[in-house]
Amino acid sequence: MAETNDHSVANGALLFDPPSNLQNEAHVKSMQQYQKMYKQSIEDPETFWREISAQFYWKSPPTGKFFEYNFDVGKGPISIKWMAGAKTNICYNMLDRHIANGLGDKVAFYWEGNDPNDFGKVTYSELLARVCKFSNVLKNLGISRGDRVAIYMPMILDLSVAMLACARIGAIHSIVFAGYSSESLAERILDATCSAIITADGVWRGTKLLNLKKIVDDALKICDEKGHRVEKCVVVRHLSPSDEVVKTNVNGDIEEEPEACRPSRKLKINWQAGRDIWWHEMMTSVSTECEPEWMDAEDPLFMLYTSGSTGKPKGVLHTIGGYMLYTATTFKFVFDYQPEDVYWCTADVGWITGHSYVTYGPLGNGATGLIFEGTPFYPDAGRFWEIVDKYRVTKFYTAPTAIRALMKFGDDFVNKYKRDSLKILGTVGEPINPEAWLWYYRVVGNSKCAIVDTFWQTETGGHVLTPLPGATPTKPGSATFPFFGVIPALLTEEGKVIEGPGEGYLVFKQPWPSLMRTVYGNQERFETTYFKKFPGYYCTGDGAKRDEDGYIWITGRIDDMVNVSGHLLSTAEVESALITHKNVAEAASVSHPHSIKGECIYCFVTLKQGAEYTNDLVTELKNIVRAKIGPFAQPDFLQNAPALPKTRSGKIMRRILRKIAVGDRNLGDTSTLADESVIDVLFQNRPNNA
Ligand code: 6R9
Repeated sequence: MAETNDHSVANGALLFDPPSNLQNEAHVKSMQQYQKMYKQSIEDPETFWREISAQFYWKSPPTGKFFEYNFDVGKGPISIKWMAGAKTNICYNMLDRHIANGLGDKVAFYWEGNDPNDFGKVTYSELLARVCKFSNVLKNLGISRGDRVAIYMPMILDLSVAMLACARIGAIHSIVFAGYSSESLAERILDATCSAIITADGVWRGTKLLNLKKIVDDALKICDEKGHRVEKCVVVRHLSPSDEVVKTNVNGDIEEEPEACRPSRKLKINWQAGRDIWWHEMMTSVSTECEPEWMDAEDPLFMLYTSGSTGKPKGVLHTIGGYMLYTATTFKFVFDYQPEDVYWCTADVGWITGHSYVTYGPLGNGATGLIFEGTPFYPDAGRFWEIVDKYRVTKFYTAPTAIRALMKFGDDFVNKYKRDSLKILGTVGEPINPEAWLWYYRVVGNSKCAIVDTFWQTETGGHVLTPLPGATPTKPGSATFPFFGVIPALLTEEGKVIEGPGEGYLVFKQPWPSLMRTVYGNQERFETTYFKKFPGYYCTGDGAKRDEDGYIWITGRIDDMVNVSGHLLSTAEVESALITHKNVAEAASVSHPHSIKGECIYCFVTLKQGAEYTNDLVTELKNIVRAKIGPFAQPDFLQNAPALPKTRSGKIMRRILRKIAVGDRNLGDTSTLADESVIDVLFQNRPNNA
């Protein structure tokens, strides 16, 4: 394939100019324009964001300063406030505002089920009616402003309805990815003291049927045992035929109920009278109108739990006004939003990417999005591209792990489909290796699409380092430059700023509107985790380097976090699961490279005296991690460790364990080891497949 717009640059890296057809229509058409806007955004953030805020509906303006913050622990509590005192409602801004502007009949979401014959759609007006009805359901259940509502749902339209209904009545949603175990779910419900949970009976993922209600039942039992009663559990009947949702094809024709994906009676659902309520039963008797609750811009919108290095998940708290502004603005510029777009982000709404770029960012712009319930491999590895053609998707956003997995199936699965509607391809979740970037660009995008490698975190709310598709020449593997309002810096261990090329800790100097406000219920942990190490900066926990051209390259986590398929897990979390086994005395886990997942988990386990290390034990240990955290956290490798390498003060030396895990005898300085003889034993005990 001829490539007209890539050429080698002095430092040997490839450089790709923005596709010229895209550049002509883009909101930002050149680096000069980007630089000019960027300069204004950091020199006068107030004016920059005030202008953007004017596109949204506010019941009343801010009562104090537009923007205020303290990033310095030495000067008092860390605080970040945007537009405090202003009154708005984010659900109103996502739906009613667009309908008032004539977008009522525009498709808000296409829905594509796990089974290719199972699909539907919802317009902005229909979505508003459903959201209002469910808002009234929530109110009837006694839920009001400030209450926390847990959501544990598959990727169905009712998930968006549930989130937006919470936002409409001022309740705070806490979505837990429906792949977490009942224990993980319980831990999150307890931390947020949620008074209700919304779930579904079950869901098909590929050929697997998951009983979500059972996981919720088990979680609620744990909550009960710990003294917290979740009063209400609303259940969507997703597997059984439902008269609520009429499935139609893209043209609006009613399709037959596909038999294959509706074997409801196979699933046994337990029902606790008084607590459990069918969604569709509650929805029949409520009005399609519901006045939004007018909230303060700084009121909480949601919390979303992310792994912490201590092992206990942190409830990252986002507030309404700033999050709304920033997700809509990044969506507009990074995906160069145009009204006729069909946009598809494959992330599950249970992760931050699904919050910001399936739900709030696209709806904030009145865009048409797509929600996909299934997996990239079902019925076969061409599913993504089949969907792209079916809906003529223009902007597509996925994770490097999915790209790498699909790459392994070969180009034929891609080439079978036209993909000629695609204009922009995005990636998020972990560093993308240049090989996967180039495959995405050349094979999926036919060398015609812009690639946007977006770096951000649950904590940042939206993209912070990213190319702009019509402006930024890209280098495979680099997230390039900061978004508007974001000031990155690289610091040395001592906190010295690295100017020009170099490598260090990636930090940010001042808040943009959607930076997290606190860790729910734990301000101290918020300050210690993100602000103590380098006073005056928000610390990402990632390392990065800057090249001669000023491009930023993320090098990965610098804390004890493992990024498995784009999902952060703490090694401590895995270790505490392992040591609950009766035969385990001690455990240490580290990150190990993996060709598809990016990273995977490698565990060293020290057994109690007399216990035997067997294949059965390995299976039991893997299952414990699956049960305690979730299937996606299952370790790929386990090994017997009669002893662990420790410093004289008793600290496990993970740096050395990481080397052993990959079989690298180049251990560097081992002088602080208390007992060097453990090393040889550990090398001998490596599993054959590692
Ligand atoms: C959005 C999301 C955050 C961590 C982050 C970093 C890694 C995300 C990346 C990336 C390199 C990218 N990460 N995007 N690393 N390039 N484009 O993934 O949030 O789940 O909180 O993970 O993911 O290590 O610190 P979250």
